[in-house]
Amino acid sequence: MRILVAGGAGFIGSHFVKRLLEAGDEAVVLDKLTYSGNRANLPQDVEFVHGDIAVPDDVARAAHGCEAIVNFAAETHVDRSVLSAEEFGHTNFRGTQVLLEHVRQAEIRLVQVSTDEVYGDLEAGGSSRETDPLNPSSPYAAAKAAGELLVPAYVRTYGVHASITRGSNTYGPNQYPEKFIPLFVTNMLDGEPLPLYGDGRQVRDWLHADDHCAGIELILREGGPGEIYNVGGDNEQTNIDVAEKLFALTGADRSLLRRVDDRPGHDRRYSLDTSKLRALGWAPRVPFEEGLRATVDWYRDNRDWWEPIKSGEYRAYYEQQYGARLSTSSPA
Ligand code: NAD
Ligand code: TDX
Repeated sequence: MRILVAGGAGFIGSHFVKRLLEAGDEAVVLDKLTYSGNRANLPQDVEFVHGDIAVPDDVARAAHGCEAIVNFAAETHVDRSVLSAEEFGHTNFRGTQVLLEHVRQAEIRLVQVSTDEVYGDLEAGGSSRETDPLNPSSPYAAAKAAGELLVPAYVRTYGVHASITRGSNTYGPNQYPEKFIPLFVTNMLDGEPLPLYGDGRQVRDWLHADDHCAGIELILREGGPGEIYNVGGDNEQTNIDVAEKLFALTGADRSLLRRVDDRPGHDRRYSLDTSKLRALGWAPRVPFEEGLRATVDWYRDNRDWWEPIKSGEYRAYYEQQYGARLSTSSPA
């Protein structure tokens, strides 16, 4: 198959492109190269179109000759959406609509990559099923929910062939260091303070990027039109427990840990029921301890990937996000 991977220069999208190429498929990448998009995540010779999923001509140009689009392109960081939500509406909602218009006219397939965050907080227990109502808490999650709600509408109204994946917190190599695990690992390697939000007891279900991509690939090949699939790691961990595992792996000094003001609207817990995707034959394969060890090794061995990021645009973002919080923080 020839497949357009939108957002393929980002973290999960680039793992997916490499997976498709290994399977013998053809991949074309459409990516706007925002702050989190990075050409260095991809093989040099991959077909690459620099463009915006919210611009119909860019999509038509990139999707020429493709049988399917898998959409990873998004503004993805909750904390940035709290600072400013402008771009989140543009890409996560408007961009998804432009892709749906394209697949409708070209009569090709779409897989919309969404997130467990659309379900909102599950503090009370239990796990989210695909039929549960959407209850997003952050501007990021609301924009993702708005984008994915267009999918069943286009399936029902125009008969397009489109499926939705709702993945849980993903980790692995090449993740932009604004997210929890790569932020903590790279700060540990540099001896920088580690900003733990609130009481650090929030729960996330961690999934390795390879397992997330295997789930999306299966849905691309076998998913039904209008169907939604949870992709979760069955691996719920508190943030403080993840931090402790990272201390053990990096050998960093525990005094770096700082308790800082919580994220506004912070969801306490996410949890996914993955029985629907498991019934298609998928299961997460990478044990957390092993995946985390390999991820820490990757960041230790690939400073040339993350040091330029941390000294660029990231510095100003980091100061805005953490400057005041860290100056009034307490040891955790
Ligand atoms: P990322 O921020 O690393 O990558 C996003 C990519 O999209 C970047 O390459 C960026 O340049 C590109 N992009 C942004 N706006 C664009 C636009 N308008 N047009 C074209 N390209 C654009 O994100 P990620 O963590 O790899 O997430 C990929 C997808 O998976 C997102 O849709 C996200 O919502 C979803 N997801 C992520 C996680 C996670 O834990 N990282 C979990 C579940 C779902
Ligand atoms: O500095 C930090 N300190 C901290 O305590 C950061 C960046 C995060 N945290 C906490 C907040 C969360 O409880 O760690 C947890 C994970 O935070 P993020 O890495 O920002 O992920 P999260 O907000 O859970 O969202 C992620 O998973 C779902 C991705 O960023 C989304 O793109 C995806 O949809």
